[in-house]
Amino acid sequence: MGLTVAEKIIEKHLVKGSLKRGEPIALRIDQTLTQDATGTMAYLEFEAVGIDRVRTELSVSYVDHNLLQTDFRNADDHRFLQTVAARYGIWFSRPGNGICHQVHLERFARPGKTLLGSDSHTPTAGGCGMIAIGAGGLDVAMAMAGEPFHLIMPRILGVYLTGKLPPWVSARDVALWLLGKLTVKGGLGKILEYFGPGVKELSVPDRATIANLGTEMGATTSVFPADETTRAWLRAQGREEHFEEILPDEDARYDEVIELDLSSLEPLAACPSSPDNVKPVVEIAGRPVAQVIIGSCANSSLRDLLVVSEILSRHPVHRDTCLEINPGSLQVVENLEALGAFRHLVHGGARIHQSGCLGCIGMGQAPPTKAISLRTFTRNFLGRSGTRPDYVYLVSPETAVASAVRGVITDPRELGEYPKIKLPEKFVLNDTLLLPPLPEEEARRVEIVRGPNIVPLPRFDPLPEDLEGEILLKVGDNITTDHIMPAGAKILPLRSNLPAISEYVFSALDPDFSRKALALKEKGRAVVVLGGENYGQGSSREHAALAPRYLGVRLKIAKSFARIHKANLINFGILPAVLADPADYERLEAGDKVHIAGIRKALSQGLKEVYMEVEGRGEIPLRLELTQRDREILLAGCLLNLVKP
Ligand code: MIC
Ligand code: SF4
Repeated sequence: MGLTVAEKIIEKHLVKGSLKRGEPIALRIDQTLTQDATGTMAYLEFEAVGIDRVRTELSVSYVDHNLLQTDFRNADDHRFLQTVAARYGIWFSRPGNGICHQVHLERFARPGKTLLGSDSHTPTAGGCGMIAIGAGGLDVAMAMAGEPFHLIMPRILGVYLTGKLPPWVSARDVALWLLGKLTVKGGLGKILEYFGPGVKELSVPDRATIANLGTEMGATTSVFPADETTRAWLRAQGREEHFEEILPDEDARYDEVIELDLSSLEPLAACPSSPDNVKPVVEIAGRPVAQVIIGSCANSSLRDLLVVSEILSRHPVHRDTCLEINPGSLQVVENLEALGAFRHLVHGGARIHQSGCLGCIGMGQAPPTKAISLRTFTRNFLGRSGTRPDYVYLVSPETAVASAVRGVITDPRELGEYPKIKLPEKFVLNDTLLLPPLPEEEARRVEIVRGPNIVPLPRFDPLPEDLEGEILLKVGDNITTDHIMPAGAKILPLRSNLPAISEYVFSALDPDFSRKALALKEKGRAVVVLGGENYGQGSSREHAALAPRYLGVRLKIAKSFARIHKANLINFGILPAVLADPADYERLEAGDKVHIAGIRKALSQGLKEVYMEVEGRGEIPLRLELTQRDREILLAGCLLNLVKP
């Protein structure tokens, strides 16, 4: 039987298991990426493993998130990251060089390879025919140490594309259409693989936009074939030798298929405050817009900004709206300049920022009170923008710029002729801000510089025989890691300081959570959190597991868990237990005292279900959806305890 693109790449990298869906597998990882917000912790963990040099084909450390230097902390972390990279044979992308996923796509993505990144949007590189997966920092640290990546073999959802995008409709609208259909949890346990005649109509940056946003559907990753369009992209990036054709076999079988005729699409928007709250732009048109931002790893490529510059050459920004542009990379900026497009952005009234994540993670660019902000970002979770409440809509660059010039939400098709965009056959290339690894001898002599904000990781104790504790918080469905461990300009600089960042766990839902949790911990009782469906969706930040663990959380109970968060919980010794009967969610409340007798024994014996005794309410069955390896990590209390006993 024929294979799909995903199956071909996975099969070549299997260290354990087979292509059988739902079974545990382990994959050899060729490349890794980290960014600064997750990277400081990931490299502290890598150091704890004690390897002299990375064992991947290529590892890159990017600085793109914590760019505001309002005190010493981010600046110190950047220097730590730069010296760690030099010490261990890692590429270093300096601050201002661009967003990790955009730069990786330009300079390193390679068809047929595997990439593991400590950022949930790592699948962006799937636009270039590779299997690129987001994971917690510790999993990436292990991959840098040469260990395989463990996961459950996903099902493959084929997205069969036909037709061609109409004018003013772009890759973002493809992803929004899918988000509307699949919702933020429709991709759980799946790889989205795009195939069919419509694929050739999409450029590599278009494909990257679509692959990027598969993350918002909960997908393990997304992948496109590597075809002649991919070859042209690599040639334009001066690295055609990295091309390898990877197409699905004629008789490849997908576990399920969604069909999409690209020509049937219209401009869409994700309305506040979830990426899957999708409506046609025509339905929301006319609402006044205060802020428009074009940027993020989803939509800030040269293609996107060329469209924006063309529109701004025809119409200036409306006086009541602020248009901000965060170019995806310095390469994008240089090429805009070389093509004469940059001046249209400036002349048309755009406010130009440096290349990086910026407002996408609340590092500046907060919108004004009670005002609509239109963004080409990835997520519009409530409050992520830094303003609360906020009214953030996620749209294509076309819809964003049309609205910026009109001052109200505008269907871009009203703007007349659609600009014809052609990507250069050869990009202007400049890797000045991309520092290559040092040779081994020189690397050994590098001294790693640590600022006072870098606090080493504590050791975590093993799982006790019985779990005895209290439900401290009950939350609903689709709780994001932004709820659990918020980001933003104030909290992000604490990513390398666990005791300090822990004070903010669940702060938006219960400002007293960390104090109450520590009090329970001091009494020797386990802190328990109860969630609904898709608990922990969103980012890969392991701090959403690490910081609660520091506060004494040992058990999380939910109707279902998001993939990366579940893996992070396990890595740091928090038991993710699934309600065997979802109706029991209603029976449990914050304040309930709970007890699981013999939890260690249950895990070591491979039991799939345990009973939790709830004071005054009887027993509730919990499912343990865990592999043998997960159980070993949980028993040890932390993956690092297993690696370095
Ligand atoms: C995000 O978009 O939420 C982030 C910030 O990039 C996170 C990583 C982090 O929290 O550092 C992600 O998507 O994984
Ligand atoms: Fe950065 Fe936003 Fe992309 Fe996360 S989603 S990597 S914050 S641009």
